[in-house]
Amino acid sequence: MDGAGLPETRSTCPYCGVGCGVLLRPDGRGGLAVRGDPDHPANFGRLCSKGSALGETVGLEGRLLAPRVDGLETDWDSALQQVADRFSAVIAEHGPDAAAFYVSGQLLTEDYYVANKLMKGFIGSANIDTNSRLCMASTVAGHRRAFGTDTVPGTYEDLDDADLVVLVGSNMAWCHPVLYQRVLAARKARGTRIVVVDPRRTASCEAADLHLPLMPGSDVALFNRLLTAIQDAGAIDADFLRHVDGFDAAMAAARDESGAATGLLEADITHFCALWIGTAKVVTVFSQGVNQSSSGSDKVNAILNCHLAAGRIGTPGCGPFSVTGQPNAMGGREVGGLANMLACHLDIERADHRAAVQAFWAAPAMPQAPGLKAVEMFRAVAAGRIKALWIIHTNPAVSMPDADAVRGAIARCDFTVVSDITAATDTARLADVLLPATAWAEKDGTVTNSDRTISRQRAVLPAPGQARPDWQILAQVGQRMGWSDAFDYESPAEIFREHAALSGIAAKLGRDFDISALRDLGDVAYDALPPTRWPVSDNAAAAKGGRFFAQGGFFHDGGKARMLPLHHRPPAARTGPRYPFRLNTGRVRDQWHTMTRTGLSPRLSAHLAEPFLDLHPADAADLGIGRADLVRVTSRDGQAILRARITDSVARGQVFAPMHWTGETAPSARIDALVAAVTDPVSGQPESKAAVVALSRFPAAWYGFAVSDGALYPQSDYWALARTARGCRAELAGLDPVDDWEGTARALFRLPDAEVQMVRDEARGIARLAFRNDGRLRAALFVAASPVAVMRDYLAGLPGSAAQNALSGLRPGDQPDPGPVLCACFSVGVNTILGAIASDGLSSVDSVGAALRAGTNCGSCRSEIAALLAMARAPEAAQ
Ligand SMILES: Nc1nc2c(c(=O)[nH]1)N[C@H]1C(S)=C(S)[C@@H](COP(=O)(O)OP(=O)(O)OC[C@H]3O[C@@H](n4cnc5c(=O)[nH]c(N)nc54)[C@H](O)[C@@H]3O)O[C@H]1N2
Ligand SMILES: Nc1nc2c(c(=O)[nH]1)N[C@H]1C(S)=C(S)[C@@H](COP(=O)(O)OP(=O)(O)OC[C@H]3O[C@@H](n4cnc5c(=O)[nH]c(N)nc54)[C@H](O)[C@@H]3O)O[C@H]1N2
Ligand code: SF4
Ligand SMILES: [Mo]
Repeated sequence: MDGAGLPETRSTCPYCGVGCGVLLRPDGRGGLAVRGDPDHPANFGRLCSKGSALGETVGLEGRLLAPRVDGLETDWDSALQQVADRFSAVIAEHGPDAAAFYVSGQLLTEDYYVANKLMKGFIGSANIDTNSRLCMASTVAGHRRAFGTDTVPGTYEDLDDADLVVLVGSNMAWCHPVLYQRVLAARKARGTRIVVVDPRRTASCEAADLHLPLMPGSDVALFNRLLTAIQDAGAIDADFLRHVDGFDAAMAAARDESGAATGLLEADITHFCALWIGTAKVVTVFSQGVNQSSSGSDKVNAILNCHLAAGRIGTPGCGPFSVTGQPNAMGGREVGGLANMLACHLDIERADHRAAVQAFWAAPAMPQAPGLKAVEMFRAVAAGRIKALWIIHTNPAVSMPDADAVRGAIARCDFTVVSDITAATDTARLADVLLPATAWAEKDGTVTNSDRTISRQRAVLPAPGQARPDWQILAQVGQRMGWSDAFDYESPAEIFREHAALSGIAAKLGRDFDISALRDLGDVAYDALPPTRWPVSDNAAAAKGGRFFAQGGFFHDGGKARMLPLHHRPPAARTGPRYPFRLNTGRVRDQWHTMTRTGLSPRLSAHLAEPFLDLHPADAADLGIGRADLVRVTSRDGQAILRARITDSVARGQVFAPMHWTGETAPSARIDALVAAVTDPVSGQPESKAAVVALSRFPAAWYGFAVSDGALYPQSDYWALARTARGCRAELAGLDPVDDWEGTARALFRLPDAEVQMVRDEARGIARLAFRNDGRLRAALFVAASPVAVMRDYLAGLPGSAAQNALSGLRPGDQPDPGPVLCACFSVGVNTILGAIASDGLSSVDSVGAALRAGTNCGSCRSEIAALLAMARAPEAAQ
């Protein structure tokens, strides 16, 4: 308590699917203090680095505050009328399928429900798809094939109770950090073992007992081997098999499997199988390494096959567990936001399901078949078949595969509407109409996390400018398109009640999703709704503890689950002489997707301030790529320039790059420009982790590093921006030599008149410039012929100060350079930690915490501290 006296409000973190509860206290000046909610069942008070830094991201800088039509600010009336008229005209002329919505797993359930109702029930097309297609579609398909519905059987408590947690294609330490902390707490308390199945050695491997660096895409081969091993060990649960169809065919297919495709040592496979089979309480967690694959649905079913065969599902401490990425990935699935789903887990292919929803909505038109999935949808936009497109809460010009083509398609679409909180995104820049949405801390509604717990998001800040909640914008367009009664919503609570009532109808049709007990929730009760795990009804299908399937009760006709016969298929693109490297992509600890929010936080931007490519030392040597060189990465679809990080955390022939950088932050690092739009045939989910690429050293004539107290306006062949506490920093590089460094720097900083101080060594290609006003350092640029060696984190703190010695690029005197920030909460650098390990003989993560506080708040950096300790113990192994 800081004595401000303003009450705290309970809400939910807007980032990952862990769905942590937060306590928010506005400071009355637009700022927000954030702490973990000790009573929320997802996090019990814990937050990760991103959640802890939420207060740094709520400022209004960069916010879109008024509707814009063709780039010009306008009022809501004109903007909404324009959207309604253009959509109506397109539908009248070309039919409902010429319209499409592309939405997001970050929408609140109420927003999402209205979007789905408008498209499927009233426009009469199923052309609504979501970025969850890039995220959870393979899991949805896998669950439906095995269980008959998209049901997550287990709960977070299973992670506390498990004796073995297997992370398959999940870098939980960075992407679901608070769940990872729960697993580590269980490990400490009761020795839970951890296995990581990932081609890459990730931060999640630091605490693992076993890391299986399988070949990309070979998960089906591994889990087929596990399935046969379960039988060979006599661990089949014959009793549970009463609830399961397809055992023999699945086993026969698995028997064909040698496991060779995994590239793993036979001993490691055997060890893994023995651990899994020998540990009754096992949770197999899976995420994007499984889903984002051309065999993603099969990978999911290969995992489910094993849990079904061994009867390890639905009881405490065991089961397959899909951890969801976005905060409301689950809510989106519940409302039927995917093009091949109907509301409340009903099936669009079933006439009785369609009729039930149509009657409930009193809808004029219902689509008879699934709509276009994301990749097909943007192809239809490119082909001109979709003529009116509304993109809400997602940034497809960056995050879709073949992103340059998607950007081009959106740019050429007859009519594009984008709802966002900022105009500065690659997608928003292409909009004909740009609509200002209220952001997380300004809006009310619900989200559902990975373990089916529905939590409230509550508005604590006023809506800035003209911003409106997404549900309201959608409903107002629906009304203006002529459906005034159907979209006559007064509040999110009203929408929630309608959704809950529909779920009761779905449950009667044999679906799992049932929150019908909440159908009459009053406004006050909705406002006060505590975290609530579904199902919530008098006759719900779930058993005690909120788990599904311990006693069978699956949702296929006949109540049985299905095991599937599966065969390993390699990734769609093959490496070869032209494209010899396999490109894996994913996330870093402190950034959220396209960085429109986390990128505003200096603390979060300090962890990894630049886009990078991880490549193996032997590959780097073969290619003549040195430490901190830039690498040009090319694929059939596009190219990128990234900073080399030479590391044996990736195998030979494989490279890894983060997905976060955009045209706004590093235009040559839009990684999805390289990724082909290949999809899983069942789920339609793109293969985001297995493109094939060629690499070469980027032949930069010069490299630069810049800091400033304000924005930067780079023009060079390569640049990457990051926020600092004082302004911005940038990495720069160019192919052509520059003569006029002063002119170039003045343009970069837009400081035409500031006083300049410059040192130059033309022979060595060095230039260093500092700009001052009234003795105060405004900006500095450091140029060299090779990657610039200066103390970046120190320099980033100088703009605005009276520092005189900036041009040395070094900290004055003998003060040590703290190095890149590892602990974002207490801003502790790598060098500081390594120094303390060496000088104080520290040997554990806890002792580093005791000495420096690093790792003692959110804990997200603890696995990296462990890696530094390991490196200090065996320095020769680190390089
Ligand atoms: N910090 C942070 N956290 C986030 C997000 C974020 O942007 N930033 N986004 C959220 C969202 S929406 C999502 S979907 C989740 C994603 O969470 P994760 O799925 O954990 O994250 P990724 O880094 O995309 O991928 C996970 C791992 O899959 C591995 N992988 C690649 N190919 C294969 C393969 O063939 N087999 C196996 N077994 N593994 C493979 C990669 O090496 C990578 O380490 O994170 C959520 N949390
Ligand atoms: N290569 C590769 N590509 C990937 C992935 C990968 O692992 N590798 N992962 C995929 C996955 S799993 C995902 S989930 C996607 C994520 O990709 P995107 O969904 O495209 O990324 P975000 O940055 O989360 O986009 C959210 C947008 O919504 C805006 N916004 C924020 N709050 C609000 C609000 O309240 N209302 C509205 N209307 N807008 C708001 C933000 O400013 C931002 O522009 O990327 C996918 N793409
Ligand atoms: S783990 Fe971190 S990002 Fe995910 S919900 Fe919790 S605080 Fe937010
Ligand atoms: Mo995701």
